[in-house]
Amino acid sequence: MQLLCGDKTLDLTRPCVMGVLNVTPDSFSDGGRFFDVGRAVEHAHRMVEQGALIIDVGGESTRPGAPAVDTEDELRRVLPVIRAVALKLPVPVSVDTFKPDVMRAAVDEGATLINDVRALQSPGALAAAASTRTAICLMHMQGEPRTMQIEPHYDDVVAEVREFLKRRLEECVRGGIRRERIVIDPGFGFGKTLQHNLSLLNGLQQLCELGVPVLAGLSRKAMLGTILGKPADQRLYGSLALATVAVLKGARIIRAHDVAETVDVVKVAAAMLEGG
Ligand code: PT1
Repeated sequence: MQLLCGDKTLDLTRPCVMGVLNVTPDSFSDGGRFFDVGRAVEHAHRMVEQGALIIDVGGESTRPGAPAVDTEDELRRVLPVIRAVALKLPVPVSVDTFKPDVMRAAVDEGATLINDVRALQSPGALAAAASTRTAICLMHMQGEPRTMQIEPHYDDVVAEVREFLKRRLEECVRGGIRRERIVIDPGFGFGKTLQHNLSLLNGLQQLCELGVPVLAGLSRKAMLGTILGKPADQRLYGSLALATVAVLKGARIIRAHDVAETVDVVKVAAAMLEGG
């Protein structure tokens, strides 16, 4: 299984790790207004040394309750980092955005994967993505980041997420995006209770049946807070357990903050799959 990312090809015969690079004011800054591009790029460099095969650059947090960011601020944050990382590092750079203007500008600076938590449903997003040769990650979300964790509801979460991703996949192919460029993602924590997230992880194979690579982002999320009763900075071992399960259930890309540790568990889980 391969993913076409611009003129790069990502080999997904074995599962890989996508390293998270947040470029929001609370990361790589002096705690005030100054954002340090150099330190962000250094962190990307370290993640690649640790084995990340994709770097995901995001300038707007989509975690539950996070505030919206306007296009100008998002561009100011992500473009210099994407430019530097794409120039210096050999791996595909992903841009985590749902805004068509940010997609186009990021691709001009060297991004070769568009990671969209709204699955290209924003006005103009599908056309913007289709006008590039980048890979696309289509993610499922119920509701909006600000309010999505207020009583999320599904009759059958796995069937509904699968149906949504299947429809978006078809819509994107009709819009001119080749299947070989598309990745799907159930969107753990995006309008989902602990039970919904666990059902989706258990049923991940049913998403894999859609025939495109599946990405799973579980690192440090609130579901681990609920299971473990621990804050985000104490969820490493829980994150590694979930990454292991995701790979055993067929995920090909694991989005993670703790790259070195995640690369090890992904390798072990992949060996299990091949050895069985
Ligand atoms: C993800 C993802 C993402 N997650 C993709 N992109 C985030 N493709 C950002 C919580 O429950 O899973 N897949 N981009 C981060 N968003 C969240 C959501 C962070 C929920 C934390 C939670 O704590």
